[in-house]
Amino acid sequence: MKLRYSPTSPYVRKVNVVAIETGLQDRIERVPTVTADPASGLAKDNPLGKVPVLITDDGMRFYDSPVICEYLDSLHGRPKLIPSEGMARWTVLRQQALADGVLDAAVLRLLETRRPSTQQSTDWIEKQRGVILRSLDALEAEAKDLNGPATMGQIAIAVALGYVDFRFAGDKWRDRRPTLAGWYETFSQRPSMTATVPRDPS
Ligand SMILES: N[C@@H](CCC(=O)N[C@@H](CS)C(=O)NCC(=O)O)C(=O)O
Repeated sequence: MKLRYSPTSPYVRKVNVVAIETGLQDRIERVPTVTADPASGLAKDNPLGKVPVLITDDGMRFYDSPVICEYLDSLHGRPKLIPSEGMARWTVLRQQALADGVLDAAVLRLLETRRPSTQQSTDWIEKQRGVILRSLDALEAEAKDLNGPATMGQIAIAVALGYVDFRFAGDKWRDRRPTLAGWYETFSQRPSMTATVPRDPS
């Protein structure tokens, strides 16, 4: 399998964490991809022009990250990250949707701050910041239940918190969310998390 990636994409990090947790990382060849470069050929693999894209050995193209993660989870014999049925499944999928929504808001906020200052919308930046903080409040309310073996929901939440730390450390989200902070402190020490910490390319 091949994985199109860019180094700081949190959606790619989610896939990489899943690959490590499921023991599949050595079966994935990494293809660095500059999303803005038409010569990368990305649009042929994903018309949305986004990473991650997983290209299977028989030529299937999978996106976006929830689909890739569920596909990888179907390929291994370890305990599943996504329960196959029942309320446990819907809870994990909802948690992933919430965490991915935090990523979406964080990326929108980051991109806005990178526009020329005269073109930036403070309202837009504040709206996305509000989405992030409100979602982290919701996660704080359910953090006491984030226990037991790793799930796709937990991975997505941890990756989202890691991305907020990476891009918006000034938000100090831990200050009013002690249960979530305590859970993250432990979860972020998993080898899959420490091996995938985002860093700006130097
Ligand atoms: N919902 C998608 C989001 C993927 C996404 O937004 N990727 C960003 C990188 S962080 C991207 O490729 N952006 C390029 C673009 O939008 O042109 C997923 O979960 O995979």
